[in-house]
Amino acid sequence: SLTKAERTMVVSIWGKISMQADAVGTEALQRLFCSYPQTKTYFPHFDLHEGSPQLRAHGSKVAAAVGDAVKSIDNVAGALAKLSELHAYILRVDPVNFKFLSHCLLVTLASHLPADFTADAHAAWDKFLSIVSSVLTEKYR
Ligand code: ZNH
Repeated sequence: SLTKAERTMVVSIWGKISMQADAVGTEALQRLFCSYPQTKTYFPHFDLHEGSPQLRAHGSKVAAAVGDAVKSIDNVAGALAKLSELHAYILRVDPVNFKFLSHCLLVTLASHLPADFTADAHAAWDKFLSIVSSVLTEKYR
């Protein structure tokens, strides 16, 4: 789990970006589909072109879920319980893809907050996103 210092860093970075959370979520998805095109197979029903309404709607949902996890940083599993079931039982996303999306979220945060995204902040966010990912994949069989 996260140390107190790591939690503080995660919360502080999110505080600086939360006004642009939708844009961050959408950009992370754009990077995901661009760098890891195989991930597009989970969204055959979406128009994935840059700036499409579906991409932006999904980007804001993903960002909102990350924001919920930040708000409940001491109980990420509780905050994301419903999403965990959705990903495990219904969507059945291969867990490897969570690493790709987490990476794209890190790059997006870094590019939006170049001064704040220090090596320590990067490490804290990396750890936080791997906790989020394990919560979303822990119900897999
Ligand atoms: Zn996911 C969905 C989040 C990852 C795929 N997602 C979703 C949602 C959310 C999320 C919030 C919505 C839900 C409702 O509506 O209810 N995710 C998330 C997060 C993460 C994720 C936070 C991490 C971090 N996903 C993921 C991945 C993938 C996915 C990696 C693949 C690639 N998702 C998905 C899908 C869906 C979702 C497919 C469905 C969509 C529609 O709408 O259809």
